[in-house]
Amino acid sequence: MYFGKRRNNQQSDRVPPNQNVTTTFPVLHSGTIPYYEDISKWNLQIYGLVENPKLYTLEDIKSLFPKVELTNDIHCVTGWSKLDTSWQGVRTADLIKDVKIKEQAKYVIIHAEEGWTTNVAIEDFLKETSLLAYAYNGEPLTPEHGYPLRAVLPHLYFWKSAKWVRGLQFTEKNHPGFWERNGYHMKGDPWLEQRFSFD
Ligand SMILES: Nc1nc2c(c(=O)[nH]1)N[C@H]1C(S)=C(S)[C@@H](COP(=O)(O)O)O[C@H]1N2
Ligand SMILES: [Mo]
Repeated sequence: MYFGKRRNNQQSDRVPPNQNVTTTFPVLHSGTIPYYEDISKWNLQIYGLVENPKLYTLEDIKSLFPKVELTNDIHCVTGWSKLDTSWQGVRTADLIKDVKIKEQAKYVIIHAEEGWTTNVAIEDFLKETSLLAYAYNGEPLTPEHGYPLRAVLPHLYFWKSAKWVRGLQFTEKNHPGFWERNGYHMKGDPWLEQRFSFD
């Protein structure tokens, strides 16, 4: 047997290489946590290469689309993984069902507050485990974890799971987001350890 490549003792079919399981819930982001005085003024914009651009309020998102609960494992590129995190929200595939994505579109740029973005391929955005969450463990998201709405794309490193989402822009070209411009990977598959763009 060969153990030489094993750098931690928590490797398993649940934990990607060189990740360690935590039971805490670390808070990680750049910039400041937004607070909303009047959440009825908040909206989510879906635009770019779509036939029917949309603008939704939080109430729209909660009432127009089926509420799902998805439990999944999340993996931050800094090395922590958290197992069995339980999110409530809407499936990305349900949310964009009526926008009619144009054929040229290949990527989704997820826009958050303060101009923060991250980029994913449409098939990653629409994966069956992907959602836009408004609650965690049955409670509304806390401000530091992304209230009122965040992406949860658990099959990619967690930096792709934008907090404080305000826009979904469909594009033909891939536009590197905040961490991607700083050297992080355009796709970010934790099982392939796609941490940096030169990997
Ligand atoms: N808007 C925004 N979303 C973000 C980030 C950020 O800097 N800004 N950081 C990402 C990173 S690196 C991680 S690991 C997760 C952390 O989510 P958490 O604070 O809920 O654990 O948020 C991601 N989403
Ligand atoms: Mo992260």
